[in-house]
Amino acid sequence: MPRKVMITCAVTGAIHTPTMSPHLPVTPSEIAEAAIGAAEAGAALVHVHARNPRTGQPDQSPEAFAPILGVIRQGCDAVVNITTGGAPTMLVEERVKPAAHFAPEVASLNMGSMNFGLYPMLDRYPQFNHDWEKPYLEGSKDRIFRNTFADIEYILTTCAENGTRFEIECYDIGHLYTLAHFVDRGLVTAPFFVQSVFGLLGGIGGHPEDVLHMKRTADRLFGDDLEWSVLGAGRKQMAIALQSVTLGGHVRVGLEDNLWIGPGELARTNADQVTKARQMIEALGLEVATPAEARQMLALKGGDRVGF
Ligand code: KMH
Ligand code: ZN
Repeated sequence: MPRKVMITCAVTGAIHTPTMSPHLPVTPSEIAEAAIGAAEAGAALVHVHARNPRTGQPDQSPEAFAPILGVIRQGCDAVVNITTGGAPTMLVEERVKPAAHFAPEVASLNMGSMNFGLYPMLDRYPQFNHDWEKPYLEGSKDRIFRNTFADIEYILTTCAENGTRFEIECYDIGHLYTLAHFVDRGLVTAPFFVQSVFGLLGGIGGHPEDVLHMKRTADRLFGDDLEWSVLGAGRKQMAIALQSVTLGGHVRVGLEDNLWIGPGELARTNADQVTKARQMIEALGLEVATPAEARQMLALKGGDRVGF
């Protein structure tokens, strides 16, 4: 049997702003349609953030998520993964609300406080369509994406009652050790779905040696309990995804972390990136995992046991 590779698609996020691409999903229907399109193209999981439909500003209120989640659930069988990262400008109490309210199968969980530098992108855009965009990017120079041990524990315990499991986002080697700490304390249980993040300013780089070191360390700490996936920010997205697949891992794509489909060419849809990842996986003689297979690999509670 060929190995099954899970594709996650993160359709909008909170890194990019609307001026950067006319294809960035902003309204509830754009976000939901992007998720359904990604699922149809082969994504087993979709990672969801919400935005203010008028301004595109990240919005972590359950009300902003409600119209998105309902449409995705009606439109496809993909596993829905709700962000608890929200945006680095938000406090953890605000960030956890949608996952606590809607009890998804999966929520993201960020494994450490860090710098999260978006400000280099300022140079590429002479002007912005919305007032919030420039200060948001500029502010990242002096902003900490806060994920203390107490914050992580708060998210884990808040979501535990709902049977939600986690996409554990590790932006550096130390974050793997933080995960091991929470495993030792019994707050996170196997299997561990680790999403290693490469190439964000403030986290580990995107060199093949970085990817290899992350994989080796994760293997050493978690062994057979690991389901390892990667997310390469920006133009290295597919190269890092390819390296993961050849090393036995899974992949995450989507406009949240990369707006492009090729050099100088904006991705028109999230599905285009999923298709590209899928073709790469199949060219290696492997198969993409279905949502049912992802549910089995990640020991999820099932799409009929969510609160949306
Ligand atoms: N864009 C990723 C690097 C979250 O939503 O919890 C970070 C992320 C965080 O996806
Ligand atoms: Zn996210």
